[in-house]
Amino acid sequence: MQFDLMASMMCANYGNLEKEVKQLEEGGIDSFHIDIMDGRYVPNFAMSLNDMRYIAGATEKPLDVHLMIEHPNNRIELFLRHMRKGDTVYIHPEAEYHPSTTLLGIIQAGMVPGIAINPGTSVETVMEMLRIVKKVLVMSVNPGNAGQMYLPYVGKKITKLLALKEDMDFEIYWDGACSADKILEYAPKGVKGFVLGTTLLFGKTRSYKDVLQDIRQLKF
Ligand code: S6P
Ligand code: MG
Repeated sequence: MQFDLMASMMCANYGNLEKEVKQLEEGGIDSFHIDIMDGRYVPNFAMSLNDMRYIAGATEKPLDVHLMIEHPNNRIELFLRHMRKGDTVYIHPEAEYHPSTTLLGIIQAGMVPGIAINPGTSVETVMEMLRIVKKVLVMSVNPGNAGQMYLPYVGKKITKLLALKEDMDFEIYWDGACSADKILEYAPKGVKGFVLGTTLLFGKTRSYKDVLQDIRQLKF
């Protein structure tokens, strides 16, 4: 079964970030998920602009930039200028007065536009934006931290989005507490990709290559 795997780089070992990037590449990761936080929209800081720039320079793989910042449009240019065309930018619609304007700017810069939907945000609230974006990042934990518990009520929202995705032309991605059983359940239903953090990929005794190989060989 075809699905994308993204590495949540806020969970990586910053003592040797270049080695982490290389080992994830060797393991066959599809893209690097960059969690940018401002300490206001979410109660954490995690990664920032320089972390993203460093990773962008260390790999040819696409970036998947998840902006958890207030009013991203005010500073989005700082990020866009260090990205390559075709990289993805997710914004949180609640963090912006005019999210559709911000999404237009992302498109005009040559990036793939996405929205991230918090567990407490309904599909109905973001319905019009589903027509603009190419990717929807469904948060299955509250944004801000790695290593949280999966919130089961998010499953119903994914079912709703799956029913809309063909007609509205977007793909669905999973972010938060992603385990093998979630991939087994949701990849066949049509979820296109999964962000891997501490639950499945980082901080294990096995190599990234071994872990990623096991995921690719899951029996559906
Ligand atoms: C959370 C962030 C995510 C996490 C990822 C961690 O705010 O957007 O990308 O880093 O979910 O994965 P895990 O398996 O530790 O929950
Ligand atoms: Mg994220």
